[in-house]
Amino acid sequence: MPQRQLPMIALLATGGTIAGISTSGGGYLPGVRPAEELLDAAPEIASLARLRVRKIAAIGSEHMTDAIWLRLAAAVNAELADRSISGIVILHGTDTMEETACFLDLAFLPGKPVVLTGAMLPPDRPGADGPANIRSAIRVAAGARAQRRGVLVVMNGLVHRARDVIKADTAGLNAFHSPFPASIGRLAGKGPVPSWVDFPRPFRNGLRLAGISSLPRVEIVYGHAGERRDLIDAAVRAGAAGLVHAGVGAGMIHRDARPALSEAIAAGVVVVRASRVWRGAVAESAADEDRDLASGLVPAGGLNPQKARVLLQLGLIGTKKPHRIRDFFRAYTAGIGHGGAG
Ligand code: DAS
Repeated sequence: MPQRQLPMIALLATGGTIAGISTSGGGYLPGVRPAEELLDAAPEIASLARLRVRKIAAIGSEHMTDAIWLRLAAAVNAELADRSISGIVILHGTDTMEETACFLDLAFLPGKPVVLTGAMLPPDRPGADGPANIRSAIRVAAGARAQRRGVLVVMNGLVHRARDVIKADTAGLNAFHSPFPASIGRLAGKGPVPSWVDFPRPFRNGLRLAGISSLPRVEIVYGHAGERRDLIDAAVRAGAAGLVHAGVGAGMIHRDARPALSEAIAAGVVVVRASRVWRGAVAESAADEDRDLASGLVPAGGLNPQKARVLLQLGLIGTKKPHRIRDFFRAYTAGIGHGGAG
């Protein structure tokens, strides 16, 4: 196909190992290579799509901020509105990729593919995975089957939903995992994206983030043996508008921490009850949910704490009513946490 007829993909660079440079002693500096240089390592991309590159940030994604998220959202919004652009690929660090993917998946109802990818090894390391991940991400973003599938993460030959994907390994090239097999597409298969039916969306028409300069502050407090109330109290004192409690088991809360959560709720902080366990829902039934709401808690469904934080942040833009926030969680997590994917 002549180059001029190839789809045009917007490539938005935010940094990460994929754009890293190795340093002496086995370390590396993330986010320092220009995206154009990364494309040189995968020349076959030129036969898949034309690319328009934009630099949004150049950070290790452990340093991700609300301000960069809002800058990235503005860029995604512009590219979605640009009729010359067929799809969007975002180069991102792997450490908070699942959170950024979830943020974009909640904020937009993209009519075009929006695909995040990254790398577990810097480009100058033997076996670097970045070039193959970029190629796979562009192949998915240039394909019609990825349209109206929400935001996707493509890593190591697999296609994941933003809602489900987690970084499940600190170092392996196969670090990204979706707990529910049905929500995974394989690039090697007949089509890079499975024919899943999209799930209900909490914000029916996405969110209008233009003009918003910051997001509501939401903190996560981790449950554990011997948990006390101090960190919950500290988060409230620091001005958190929302709290996510990452409880043990099915989101269970230590009796020494529970009074602090009740006092936070009484003070108007919206508290989401999540679980530190990587798979399963915290409220298995409507009765569980009703019990939570009676005590002012919002059950996170099957969302992990870091994604529950994103949904709570965005929900708090429009409301502080726990039952409205609960409806957002119900809509977004429909079908997960009971062994099947939505
Ligand atoms: N450098 C870390 C990050 O930016 C890890 C990575 O990209 O793989 O998230």
